[in-house]
Amino acid sequence: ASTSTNQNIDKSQAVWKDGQTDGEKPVSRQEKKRSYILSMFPYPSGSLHMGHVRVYTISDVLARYKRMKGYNVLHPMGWDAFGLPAENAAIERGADPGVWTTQNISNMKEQLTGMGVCFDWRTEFMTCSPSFYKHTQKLFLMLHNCGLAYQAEATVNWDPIDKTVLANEQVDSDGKSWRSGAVVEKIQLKQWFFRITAFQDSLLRDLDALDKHDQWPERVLTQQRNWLGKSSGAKIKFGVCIEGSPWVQVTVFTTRPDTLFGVQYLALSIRHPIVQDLAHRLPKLRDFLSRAATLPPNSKEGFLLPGVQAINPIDIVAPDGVQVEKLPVYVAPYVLSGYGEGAVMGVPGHDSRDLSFWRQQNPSNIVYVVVDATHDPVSIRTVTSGSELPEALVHPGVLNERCGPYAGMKSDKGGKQIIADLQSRGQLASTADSWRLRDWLISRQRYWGTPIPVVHCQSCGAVPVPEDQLPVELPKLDDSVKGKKGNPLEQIESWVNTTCPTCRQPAKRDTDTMDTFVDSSWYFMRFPDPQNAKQPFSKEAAEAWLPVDTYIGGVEHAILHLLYARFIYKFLSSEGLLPQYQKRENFPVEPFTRLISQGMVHGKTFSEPATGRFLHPSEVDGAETANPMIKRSGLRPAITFEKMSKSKHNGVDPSVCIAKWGADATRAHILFSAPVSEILEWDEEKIVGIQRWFARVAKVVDMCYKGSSSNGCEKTDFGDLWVRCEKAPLTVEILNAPDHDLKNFSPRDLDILLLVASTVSSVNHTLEHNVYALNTIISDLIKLTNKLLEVSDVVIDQSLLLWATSALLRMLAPIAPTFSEECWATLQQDPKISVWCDHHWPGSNKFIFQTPFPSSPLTPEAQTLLQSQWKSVN
Ligand code: ANZ
Ligand code: ZN
Repeated sequence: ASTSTNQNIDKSQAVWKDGQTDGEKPVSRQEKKRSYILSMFPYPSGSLHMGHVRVYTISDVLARYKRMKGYNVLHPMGWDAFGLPAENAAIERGADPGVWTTQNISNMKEQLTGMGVCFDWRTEFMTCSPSFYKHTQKLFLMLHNCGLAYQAEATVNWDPIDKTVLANEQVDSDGKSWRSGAVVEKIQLKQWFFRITAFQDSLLRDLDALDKHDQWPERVLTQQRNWLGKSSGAKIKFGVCIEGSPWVQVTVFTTRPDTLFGVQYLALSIRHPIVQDLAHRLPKLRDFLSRAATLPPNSKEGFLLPGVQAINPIDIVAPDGVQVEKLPVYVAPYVLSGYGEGAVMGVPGHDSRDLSFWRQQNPSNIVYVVVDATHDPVSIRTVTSGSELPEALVHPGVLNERCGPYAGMKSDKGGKQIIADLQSRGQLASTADSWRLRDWLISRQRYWGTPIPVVHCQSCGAVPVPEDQLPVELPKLDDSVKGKKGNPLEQIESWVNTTCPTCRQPAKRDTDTMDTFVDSSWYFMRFPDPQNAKQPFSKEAAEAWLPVDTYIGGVEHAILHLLYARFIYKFLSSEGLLPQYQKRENFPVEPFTRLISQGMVHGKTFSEPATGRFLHPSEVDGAETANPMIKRSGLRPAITFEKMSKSKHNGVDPSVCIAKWGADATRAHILFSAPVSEILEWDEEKIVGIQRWFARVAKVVDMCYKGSSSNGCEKTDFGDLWVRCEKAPLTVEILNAPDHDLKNFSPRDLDILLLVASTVSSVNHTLEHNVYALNTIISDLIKLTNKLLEVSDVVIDQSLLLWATSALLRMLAPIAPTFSEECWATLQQDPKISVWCDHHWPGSNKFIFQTPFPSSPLTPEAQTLLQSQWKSVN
């Protein structure tokens, strides 16, 4: 049999295209089981890297598997095509970013095809084409309509030499511009935000459902939760006495009401109303305030307000005999005016910011009220300033005896109790949560992005562009802007100047474009309906395909992309554009039912043992063998696996690898080398192992072929096997075999039968429930191959061998599509027959062993297996 691994790609893909296995349009209302398998779409940087090869191999295996099971599969591909690299290439080389992007896309598309990945190219789009970003702008308008897109001032990085705004990635670690080298300034600019905080509750709550169904990796769930960062807190009222004035109340926001007994002062922000009031009377305070405005927020300076004292509200509920202490009140720039209540209860013992402030203001005692429950019971630590540096004990624990009636309670319980008691005495303003999540700043002062569809008019303000005037198209760049600094959009006057949609007076377009994360926040909803000119997608298409069943991508997108996509999905669902039901009962509105995050690919790295200098592979003899040697010294190089980078000379070009080893071997090797979520150490030295395995598969196929022709065995319908075992002598009936004959199977035959059964059930289990262990499929199939090779030259039932081999090839097909296709043609003795045309993915539950199972002479393993199979049917 001819079994080269790389020449038949076109055939297996042609079958796909002809629609023999997937003849339906992406939008289909046909009652067929559907599966939407999506891998994160790439940025068209120019060429694929090994990380791409890994992720698309995984998604291709899952998609092909589902297709073979008879599902109608959506496995789409598109391009995340806006962004800085294209813009920079444009400015530097005078190339049009659109042209640069499309060139890259055609190159990468060719590479993907060479990998043997079967995407449905009918769905292809790029986010930079007007027919796509028209709908991104529509999304903006919808959010704007709902009050979820708004403008506010925000701080940006400003390059004073290039006079341009910089993305964070363009600012070096020493705070200088990557291009001009100028020290980057922070300036305030009016920018657009999406109000993601309006959805924070469901964004947090629904993570629990994903967790419960075990569909998302724990690591990602934790990162999402931390990013949302909900902390439950309370607003507590403190009585404040200002000499010569009536009592007033100051409310503070705290997340640690359990530390109330440890309060040693109050601190107010410089904009607090009381402070502003007092400033009229106190010239020294005025001086301080004007100086404080220029201090950094981490400054520990403060101003003690004379004649002002506060009373801890807990003293009102404290037992008799506790002395009511008067607390000093400070003005301090470290208290932010825009957060909480602009006032803080200072707890130096348990908050590090409070501690460093307190140590600067007042060298007196530090009060500790919460002790670490796991430590020894030295409960009160009152540290005076001295040789030993005090530290804040920031973790929750157990309340100590300073806390009166609450002593001995755990932090959370004590905190709740304190709040309840304050409430009953009217000292509680409210309970309140605080979130780490901030609204999403989407404005970019850049050219190569989706224009924000807004016109600024002197009399009407910011006016959204009416929907029927979308898309607001990016103007072409002409030579006048090439090589210029700043945002080219601002310089194209013919584009900037327009008329106000409301009053028809002259007005100016918004020159900001949207963060590219906006494009990727909804692209997956477009794939089911990529040609729709009127809407982002039709409701029917959404109902047919959403949510995505399996989403595969790198862990670097664990936070922002997924959070934004979840937000926009929830928003569109709340607008009635998405199905309200989910495929799974009691499942919340979430865009990605199952998430698979794959690990990085690290490259084999050589270095000089003595100096640690990284070696170029050309400095090493036998770099791909087990015994590399440094050419110059004859010594063995140190070998490590590290993130691929130019400086380490450890990058691997997928095209070179595929040209050398074939797409199928590359795919199998990448799957076999590591479990999906773990770092993959790319070591080409081991790919020969895969090649040898393929050679063994080919040999099995050859033997089958010879065997079957010499026996005059008819072509078998390789459907699932229904088996009945009779009492000794062992007979097994293949119930759906063409002849329905009772066959006398030897114990050896039965061994094979059982090994196939257990392999099928293990492979199925992995593909359905344990995708992270895809590597085990390869070892399962290797084991089966070895067994078949071992028995194929001794006498076993030929139709059984044929059937076993057919199962092997069918399970191999999603992994090594081209190779298995060729083997299949050999086995079938007919090159026109495709492994893909056959919807018979071997199904484990169809091995029905009917009673009674035999007691001997099977091997013990075979007996156990047979028994368990038998039980599962009964
Ligand atoms: C007392 C306390 C004791 C606090 C303790 C913390 C630990 P997050 O979690 O980030 O929301 N805080 C409140 N308002 C503030 C403001 N305007 N400027 C600066 N800090 C402010 O932080 C909430 C905590 O930040 C609050 O809880 C408060 O300090 C402080 F052992 O209250 B805490
Ligand atoms: Zn107007």
